[in-house]
Amino acid sequence: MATTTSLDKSRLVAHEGATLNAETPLHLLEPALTPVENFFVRNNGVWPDLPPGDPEAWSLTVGGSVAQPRRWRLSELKAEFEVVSLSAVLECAGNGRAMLDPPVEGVAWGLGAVGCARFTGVRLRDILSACEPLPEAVYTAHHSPDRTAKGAVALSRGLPLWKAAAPETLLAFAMNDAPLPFEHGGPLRVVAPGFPGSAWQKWVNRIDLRDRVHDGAKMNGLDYRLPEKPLAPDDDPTQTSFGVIEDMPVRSIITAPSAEVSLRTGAPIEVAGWAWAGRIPVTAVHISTDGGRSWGQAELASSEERWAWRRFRWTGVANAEGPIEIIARASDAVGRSQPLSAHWNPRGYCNNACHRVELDVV
Ligand SMILES: Nc1nc2c(c(=O)[nH]1)N[C@H]1C(S)=C(S)[C@@H](COP(=O)(O)O)O[C@H]1N2
Ligand SMILES: [Mo]
Repeated sequence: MATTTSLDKSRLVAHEGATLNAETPLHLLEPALTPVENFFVRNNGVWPDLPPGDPEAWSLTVGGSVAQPRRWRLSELKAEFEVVSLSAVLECAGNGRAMLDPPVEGVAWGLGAVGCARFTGVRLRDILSACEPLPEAVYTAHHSPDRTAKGAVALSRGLPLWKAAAPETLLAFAMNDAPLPFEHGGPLRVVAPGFPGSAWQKWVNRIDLRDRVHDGAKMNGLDYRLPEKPLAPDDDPTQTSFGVIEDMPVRSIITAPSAEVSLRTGAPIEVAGWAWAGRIPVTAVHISTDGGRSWGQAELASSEERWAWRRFRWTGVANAEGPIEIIARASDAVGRSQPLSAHWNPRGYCNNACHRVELDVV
C-alpha cells in the first residue's frame, strides 16, 4: 500500500499519470519561495512505500567505486557533515512541453513545472569523500524505492562527478525550513541546481559511484536526452546521437498581470515575473507589448542566491484599445536569449520559448 500523502495540492493543475503529476498555476508562483503546498510534483512511478513518520527507519548506503562503502541514518548524516542551505529553482526538463508543435509524448506541462525553494542538507561531495572514491569513478548512480505500476524501477539517475562534487549539490532533508515532505522526496533527495528536475532524485537510499555514465531507468534512449543536432518531427531519431541534459536553458515567466485582467487605455501596464538559468547566469530581461517588434529592458533584481530565480519588473502604458500581447525574453551571460517559438525535439525537453500573455485594453 502506498504511503498516504499529507500536503494539500488541490490548487495545482493535475495531469495524467499513475500517481500525482501536477503543475502550479503561474499566479501562485508570485512569492520568491514557492510554498510546498503549491510546488509542482512529478512522479515517474507510483508513490514508494516508506515508513510514515519515522525518518530514522530509513538509511543511505554509498558504494560502488569507493574504497570505503558506508551507510548512514539521517541523524548520523546531520551529525557527521556540515549542514548547508541554499535557494534554488527546480524545473522539470519537460516544462513547456505542451507548447510544442507537433505535440510529443509525455506529461503535457504548461509553464508551471517549476518552483523555487530553500533546500537544507549536506553536500554530496562530503559524503562521497568520506567513502574515498577510486580513481576510476566518473559518475554517480542514484537509487530509490519507487516503482512503476508494473513494478519496474521508476527512475534511477546519476550525475557526472564534477556536478556531484560541486558545492551546490546537496542531499537535502528540509525544504523551506521544514522537514522535506514525502511528496518532494523526503526523507532525503538530491538537489542539483541548474540540472533538470529529473536529476534531483527523490527518496534516495543508495548511491553507487561508477566508472561510466550511469545507465539506470530514464537515462537512456530519448529519456531526458536531447539530440546533438536539431531534429525535424519527421526525422528518424535512431539516426541521431543524443546527450544527457546537464543544464537548463535561460527562461522567464510572467506572473503578473494575468490574462484575466483587462486594462484601461492610458493605464500603466505593470509586468512582473521571474527569470533564471542553469550554469550560465541570467543577465537581462526584455519586455515587448507589440508582439516582439520593440523591446524595453526590465529591471532585474540582483540575487545573493546564485541558483534562485530573480525578480524582473517593467512598466509600460496601455496606449490603444484592443488586444495586446506581453512577451518576456530573458538572456544569459553568454548572450543566449529565449527563442520566440519552441525548438522542437522528440520528447519536448528544454522548451524555453518566450512566455506570452494576452490582455485586453478597453
Ligand atoms: N525517485 C524519483 N525521483 C524523482 C522522480 C521520480 O519519478 N522518482 N522524478 C524526477 C523528476 S522528472 C522531476 S521533474 C523532479 C520533480 O520533483 P518534485 O516532485 O519534488 O517537484 O523529481 C525527480 N526525482
Ligand atoms: Mo521532470
